Amino acid sequence: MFCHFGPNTFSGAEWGDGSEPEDLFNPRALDCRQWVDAAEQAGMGGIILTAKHHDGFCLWPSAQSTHTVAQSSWNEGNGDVLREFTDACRGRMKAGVYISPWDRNHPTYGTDEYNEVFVNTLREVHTAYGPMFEQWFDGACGEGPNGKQQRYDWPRFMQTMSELNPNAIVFSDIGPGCRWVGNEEGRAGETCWSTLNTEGATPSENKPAPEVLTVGHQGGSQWVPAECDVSIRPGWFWHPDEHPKTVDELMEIYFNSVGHNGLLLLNVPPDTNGRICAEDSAVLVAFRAERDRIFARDMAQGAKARAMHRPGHRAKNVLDTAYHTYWAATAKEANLTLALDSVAEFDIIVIQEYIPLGQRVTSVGLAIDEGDGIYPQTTPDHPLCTTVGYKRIVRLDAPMRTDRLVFTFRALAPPVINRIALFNSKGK
Ligand code: FUL
Repeated sequence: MFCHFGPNTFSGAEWGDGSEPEDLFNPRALDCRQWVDAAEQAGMGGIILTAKHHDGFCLWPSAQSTHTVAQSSWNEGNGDVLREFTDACRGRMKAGVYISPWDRNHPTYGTDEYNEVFVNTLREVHTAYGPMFEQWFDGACGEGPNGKQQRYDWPRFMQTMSELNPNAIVFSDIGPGCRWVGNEEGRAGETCWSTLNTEGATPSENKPAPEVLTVGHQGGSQWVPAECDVSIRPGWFWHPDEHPKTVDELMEIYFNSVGHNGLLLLNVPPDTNGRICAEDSAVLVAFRAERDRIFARDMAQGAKARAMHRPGHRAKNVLDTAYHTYWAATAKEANLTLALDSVAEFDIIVIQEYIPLGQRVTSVGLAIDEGDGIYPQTTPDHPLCTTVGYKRIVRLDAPMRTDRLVFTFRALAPPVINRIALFNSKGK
């Protein structure tokens, strides 16, 4: 879950210009534990808070700035949202942090000194509040032609991160931990590689175009999975006249992100009380219930799986839910047959590769075996899906009824498949 929270929550803006009076930030009933409750109920694994957005306002009393909670009258200048947030997450939920490099308030922005300030800012957050599971570096900079030009010292920022918190996933347009998916609609490509060529690029310069980030590079030199940031509301910040998306819209996002080998980062912005509002909480709970309903019964359970395999990595391993058991094929193109207990009707097929051995699959075909012959359901031009990656969720145009499926995997190296599962979205 992403939480955009700051002066914009109170002003109605999406991009504050940094001149907002500190007193504007005044959550009446801040309750970060309630954010964690909402995230937990929604089945989220972590929360990333905008500790400093483009307006430069710090949600913690930073010594690097005079535009922070300490200068506001909220809690008489003694408040610290980042502290309350990390305390609330401890033991329940991973905590992560967004710190915008673009800063429309800081007097040093546009000079070399700002790089120093920014490094010290990272140092404060990652020493006094850690360990953070993810550091989010936003690529946005809306300075116009007469705006300030800041040359970010990316090598130093990244070096600082590896010194302070080597285990944190570092997000930027190009990683190195995970990459921006290239849009803010929660949509990874139909083809989505976790690999990307980043030679010669920085998070602000010479980077691949957004459409390329959506797809990644087959055979790319770096491992930089796509993260799909999208807001539950029209804006990133909470505004009184806006409303959350519907469960159907969230499900579409889920299939297009998680179902396309992406990570989903769903923004649920706290309101002026400093709480996730009831309307958003209700949608989150319903979104979780819908996923639980659809993925309740895997019809491949109890099936028999057959395929040529490498020693110790039999086809039946695709049917258990243990992550470290997988089927390893013997060739780059390989078939796997699933013989179900009885005829089943399904319209969703979930496939997972065993990612510790890389992302290999380039396409998957499907045929059904009617006993008297094998009937292809797909063609090489129109496969069941192209890439698989950590997880591929394929939605069929129409439900399929059969008890015998033959999958054909084509891959860069003999495929290693962790799981195949079948679901019926209309089922109870
Ligand atoms: C963008 C920002 O400009 C938006 O305000 C928001 O923070 C979004 C997640 O990233 O680049």
